[in-house]
Amino acid sequence: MSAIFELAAKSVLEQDADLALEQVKKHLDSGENPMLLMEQGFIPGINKVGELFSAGKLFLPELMMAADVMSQASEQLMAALPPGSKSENSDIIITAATVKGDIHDIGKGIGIAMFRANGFTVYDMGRDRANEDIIDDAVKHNSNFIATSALLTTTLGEQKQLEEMLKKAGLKGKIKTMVAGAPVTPRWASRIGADIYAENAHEGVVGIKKAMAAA
Ligand code: B12
Repeated sequence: MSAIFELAAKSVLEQDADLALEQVKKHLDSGENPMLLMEQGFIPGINKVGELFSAGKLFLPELMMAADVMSQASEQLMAALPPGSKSENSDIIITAATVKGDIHDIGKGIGIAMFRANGFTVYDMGRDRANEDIIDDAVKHNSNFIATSALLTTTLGEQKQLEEMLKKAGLKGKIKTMVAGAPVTPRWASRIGADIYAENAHEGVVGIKKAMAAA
């Protein structure tokens, strides 16, 4: 692992925003792809924080500070992604949200940044959003896709309920669904009838393009 990736991971583990932003600057100055530092440095760092938290070796205030460092780094890195071409792909419309009861939004932010970098039009509804509101937004904007993120085992069920609500409203198939988030698996996606599973932001982009090509 290169030194800059190691320092990025360390900055999250040690909740050191200055160290994190220093790595962001160095990485961007070197002209490397912003996603690389995210995937090889910051994400492994926050995953380690999650492990320590679940093992009881790190507590909620530290988890919150680590998340804050991660958010600051993520915001700067994602802002540096080259903007997508306006004409290409802008008719691909996506409504995105973190499901109700869930305030985890770092992964969603990365997914959305990658969508926008590919020229897709994204309506970001934020976090802790009810399925009714997500569907209303998608209908209002004529969205082709609804992408939801869920990070808690207790909020995963919202993604299942969304499928049921779309079916009831006669919208299933017209608006395709993408499910993502650390506890989400391909098995879960297929069990609830979601159209696309995105393990990470890159896969999300690939999944949207494939679904558009097949339509
Ligand atoms: C950071 C964090 C927090 C932060 C969130 C800050 C924020 N603004 O998001 C804070 C401190 C607020 C928090 C709170 C809590 N958390 Co928390 N948190 C985490 C942690 C450490 C990292 C999550 C993260 O951001 N990962 C980095 C991102 C990049 O990864 P990601 O979200 O998975 O996203 C990637 C993919 O999944 C995918 N993706 C995700 N979404 C989307 C969307 C789209 C459109 C696309 C294309 C792709 C995509 O692409 C991303 C990039 O590759 C995880 C541990 C973990 N390893 O997941 C625990 C974790 C999720 N939290 C946990 C818990 C228990 C909590 C709390 C209940 C703690 C408490 N006692 O209060 C609260 C819940 C609050 C709530 N109601 O939501 C548990 C959940 C356990 C479970 N089985 O449900 C975990 C797993 C920690 C643990 N091991 O115990 N947390």
